[in-house]
Amino acid sequence: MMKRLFASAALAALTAAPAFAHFQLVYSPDPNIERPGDVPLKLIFWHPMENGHAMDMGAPEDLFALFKGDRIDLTGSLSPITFAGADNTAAAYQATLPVKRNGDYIVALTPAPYYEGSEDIYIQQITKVFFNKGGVPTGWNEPAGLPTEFVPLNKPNNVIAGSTFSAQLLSEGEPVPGAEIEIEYIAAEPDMDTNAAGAASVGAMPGGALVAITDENGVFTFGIPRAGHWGFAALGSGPETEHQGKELSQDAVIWIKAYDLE
Ligand SMILES: [Cu+2]
Repeated sequence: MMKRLFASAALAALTAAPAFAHFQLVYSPDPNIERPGDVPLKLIFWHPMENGHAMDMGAPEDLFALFKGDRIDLTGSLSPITFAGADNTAAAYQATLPVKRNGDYIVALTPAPYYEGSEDIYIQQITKVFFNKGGVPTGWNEPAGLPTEFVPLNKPNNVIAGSTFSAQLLSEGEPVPGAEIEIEYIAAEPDMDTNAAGAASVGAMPGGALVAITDENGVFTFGIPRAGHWGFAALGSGPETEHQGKELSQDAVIWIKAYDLE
């Protein structure tokens, strides 16, 4: 169970990382779609909980959606944008998800490895986010076949604020026990028209990153305290450990949307 995860990447992150966590976003305001059409996606590498520093993304390696097991290539819709965070601007991307039929659309991004100079490592956050049309569930709990990924155990597009969210962490299809999971909230939601961070709805938490640990089945649970976009990341859970002669942290990221019950 003591994968290299704890041996190197996670320990290094615990000691050297800034108080808050960087998260790859695949952002769109509303995962619940009523009508057919193109859903805009913003791909941003950012510190969204502290509304902090944004990082320059390279051209993504892959971007696709799964619908009822069919793979929809989204790379043709990618175009570069500049994202303006509270502190700085950074290279980011936008894309579109064509939604036609009722059901679940699992979107998966494999970004280019990002070089983090302060740690002399590459970071690649393989990111999943979920859309649904018509309220018809068709496989949100199926793995997407990524090198590392979270498989949700609660429907990810409409979690009730005040309930819990659980997911299983996989690496090459196998559960990852004992993994450190960083938990993040988008405090300032990106504006879809201006590609700028909006006003922050909450301040940064005292005590640094929120963390949970996966159990023997690779499962973690977190109580979702408020509505909005919540992200979960496992650092170094992927099988690739090296890129261009340097350490690679190949991470899994999942985003969910929580709503108030009103
Ligand atoms: Cu960071």
